[in-house]
Amino acid sequence: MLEHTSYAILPSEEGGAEEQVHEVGAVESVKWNGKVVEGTLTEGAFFLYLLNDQTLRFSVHPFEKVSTDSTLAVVEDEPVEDADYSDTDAELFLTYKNLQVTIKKNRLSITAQRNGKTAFHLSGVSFTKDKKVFGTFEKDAKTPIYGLGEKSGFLNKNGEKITNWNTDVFAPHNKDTVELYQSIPFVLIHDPGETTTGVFLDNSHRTEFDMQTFKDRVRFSAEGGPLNTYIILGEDIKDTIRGYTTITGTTPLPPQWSLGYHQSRYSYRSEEEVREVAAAFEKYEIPLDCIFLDIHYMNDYRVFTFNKDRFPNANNLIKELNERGIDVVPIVDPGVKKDVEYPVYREGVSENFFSTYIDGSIYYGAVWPGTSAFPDFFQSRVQKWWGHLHGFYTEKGVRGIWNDMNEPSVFNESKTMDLDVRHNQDGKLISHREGHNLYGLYMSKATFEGLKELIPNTRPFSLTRAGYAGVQRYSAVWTGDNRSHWEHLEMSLPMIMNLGMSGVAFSGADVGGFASDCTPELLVRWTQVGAFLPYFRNHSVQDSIYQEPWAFNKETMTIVKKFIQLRYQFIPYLYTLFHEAEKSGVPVVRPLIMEYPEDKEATDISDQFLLGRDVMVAPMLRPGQTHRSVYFPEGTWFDWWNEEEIEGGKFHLVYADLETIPVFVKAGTVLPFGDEVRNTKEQQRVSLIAFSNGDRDMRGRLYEDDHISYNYQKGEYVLTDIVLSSDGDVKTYKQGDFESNLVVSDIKIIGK
Ligand code: MIG
Repeated sequence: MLEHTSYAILPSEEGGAEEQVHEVGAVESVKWNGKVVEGTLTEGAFFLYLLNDQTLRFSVHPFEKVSTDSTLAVVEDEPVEDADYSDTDAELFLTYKNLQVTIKKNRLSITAQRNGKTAFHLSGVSFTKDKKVFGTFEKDAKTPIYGLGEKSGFLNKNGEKITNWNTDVFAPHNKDTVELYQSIPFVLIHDPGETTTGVFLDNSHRTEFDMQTFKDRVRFSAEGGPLNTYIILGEDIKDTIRGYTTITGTTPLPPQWSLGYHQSRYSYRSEEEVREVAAAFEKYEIPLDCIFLDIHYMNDYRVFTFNKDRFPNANNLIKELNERGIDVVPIVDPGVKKDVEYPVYREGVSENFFSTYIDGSIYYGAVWPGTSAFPDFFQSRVQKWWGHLHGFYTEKGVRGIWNDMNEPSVFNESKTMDLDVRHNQDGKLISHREGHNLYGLYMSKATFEGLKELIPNTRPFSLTRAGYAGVQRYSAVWTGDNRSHWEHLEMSLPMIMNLGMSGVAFSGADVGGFASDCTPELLVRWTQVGAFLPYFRNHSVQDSIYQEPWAFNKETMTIVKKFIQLRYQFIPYLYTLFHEAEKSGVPVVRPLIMEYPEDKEATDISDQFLLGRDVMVAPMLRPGQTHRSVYFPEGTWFDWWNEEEIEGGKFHLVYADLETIPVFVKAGTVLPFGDEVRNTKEQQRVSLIAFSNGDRDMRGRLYEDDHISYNYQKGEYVLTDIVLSSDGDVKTYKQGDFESNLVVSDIKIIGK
C-alpha cells in the first residue's frame, strides 16, 4: 500500500549502476545465397532480405545464430527472388526495384532508400549481458510517431517511452499506465510531405520504444531474443499500413451483426434478467443485435458450463433470443478450474494440454474459479481441443465468443504466470517470458478457428482483450476496463485510431465507461461517439449504476436511441469500409493525418476522427460543453445536421447541443445511407445522400453481400461504385451480381 503514498518517492540512491551496453561491432563475414544476406558480427550474427519493393527484414542476434523464424504475427514473409546484391570492402548493397539497402561493414549500420529518398537509418545495434538487445534509428526530433496499438495518451507518441507487456489493468488507465492488454511493437514514423516508415519489431519479449531519451533517435529494444525487424517504406501512412498488413494480415470482414449495437453488463445474472433487457429494447423500440453473458452465467466460473440456478435453460433462452434477432455472446476466460470432477480440467490434465514448468508439472494460478490451470494454446493440438469445446455454445446457437483475462491475468504479485513456465510451439519450447505477449493471440486463434469449424460457412465473431501484432486476423479488440470518466471517453479516440494504424480495424471502448458511475450526459455523449466507431458495445461493472439506454430518464433514452438508430443507418457505409479494410488493411476509423498526410496542422489531432475518408466526427468531450473548435482539412465540408457549407483549411467554432454530435461530410461524397431497422437481421433498404462539389462529380461506393457467410469469397457480393454528375446524372458501376438493396433513384443532394 505504501507505494501509493509519499514513501514511493523516498530519496533514491543517486548514480546507481548503469547497465553496460555493448556494441555488436563490425561485419566479419557475409554470405549471399541469392535471396538472403547472412553474416557474422564481432558479437553475434545477422541476416537481411527484401520482401518486396517497400519492405525489408533484418534480424540481429548478439548471442546466437540468428534464425529466420517469426512469431504467429507474421503470415507473409518470403524474400524476393531477384534482388541485386553487390559488395565492396566497406559496404553491402541489396536492391530491388526502387528499394535500395546499404549495410556498412566497419560498424553495423543499415540504410534504406526508396525512390532515392532515405527513409530509414539504423545507426547501431547493442546489447547487455542480460540479453537485452537494442537498435537505434535516426529521426528528426519533431517527426510524429503513431501506432503501438492500444496505448493510453494522445495520438502522437513522439517524446514518450513505451513498453509492451500484456497487463490486466483495472485502474488507472492514464498516461502513466503504459502497459495495457495488447502488445503491438509497430511504429509509424511520419514526416508530413516527406517520408513514412513503419518499424515492426517482431519480438514477443517485453519490448520498448524509447522516443524520449535521445533527441534525434529512437531506441527500440527487447528483453531477449533477436532484434527481428521489418521495415516498411510507404508512400504515405495508408501505404505503410498496407505494407504492414501484408505481413501480419488484415481484419477479415466481420459478420454484419457484430457491427450492430451490443449490450453488456458484468453481469446479467439470470435468464430473467437477460429476458428483461431484451424486452426493454423491444418495448422502447431500440435496435439491438447482441446481448453479452459475463462470468456469472457459469457454474462457479467453470468455462463451458452454465449455472443451473441462474440459467436453468440456456438452450431455450438463446434460441428464443436468436428468433428475435438477438445474438448471445458468452465470455470465455483461459483459466480452467482445478477440480477433478470437471471434465474440461480432467481432460486437460490427462492429455497434457496445460502450460507446465520444464519438469512437466502444471502451472496453477488463482483466477475467478480459484486455483486454475491454463491451456498451452501454443500447441496446435491444444488449439483444436479448445476450439472444439466451443461446440457447447455453438450447438445452442452462439456465433460469437468474448475472450477476457487472456494476458493471461493471474491474481498474484506479478499479475501473470511465472516467467519460467514453458510453452510448446509444436516442438519448440519457449519460456513464458518470451511467450507472455503471445498468449492472448494464440487463444484468439484457437477461439476463432474453433468457431469457424463448428459453424460451417459462417463468419464467427470473436472479441479479445489481450493480443499481439496480427490479432486482427482473429478478433475484434475492446480496450478493457476504462471508467465512466470524460477523460476516458476522450482517450478512447486516439487509442482506437492508433489500433487502426497498427492493423486492428475492428475495435471499440466500453460505451458509457466500464467502472465508476456513468451520468446521463456522459452516456449520451459516449453513445454518440460509439455510434461512429468500429465496435459499439455498452458495458459496465457490477456495483456501478446501470447504464442501459433507458437506465436514467426518458430524455436520455430518447437521445441514446436516436444515435443507436443512426448507427444502423450508417451500417451500409461502415460495412463497405470493413470490406475495404479486409482488402487493403486501411482502417475504418482514421486520424485526419492519414487522409491529409501533408497537413502539418493535423499531426496531433486526437479529438477528431474520420470514419472512412469522408465523414468527420468531432465529439463533445466535457460536461456541459456545447461548443468546441474543430479543424477542417482542406476542401469543402457540410454539417450533417444543418447542411451548412464549411470552408476547410482552418479551425471553426462549432455548436452541438446534447442532441447532436458534430459530424461533417466532405463535398463530393455520395454516402450510402440505410433505412431505420430493428437490427442487422432485418432487410435494410439503402438510399443515397450526395454532398455537392461545385461542378465536379460526386462519388460513393457500397459493398453488399449476405452479411454472414463466406460466400462473398466465391464472388457472391455486389460492389457498386456510384458517380453522380453535378446536374444530377447517376451512373453506377457494378462488380458481382449479388442482389442489391440500393435504390439508386432515391438520392438526396445537399448543397445545391
Ligand atoms: O476483472 O468478467 O475487462 O469487461 O466484465 C474482471 C468480468 C474481469 C474484466 C473485463 C470486463 C469483464 C470482467 N473482467
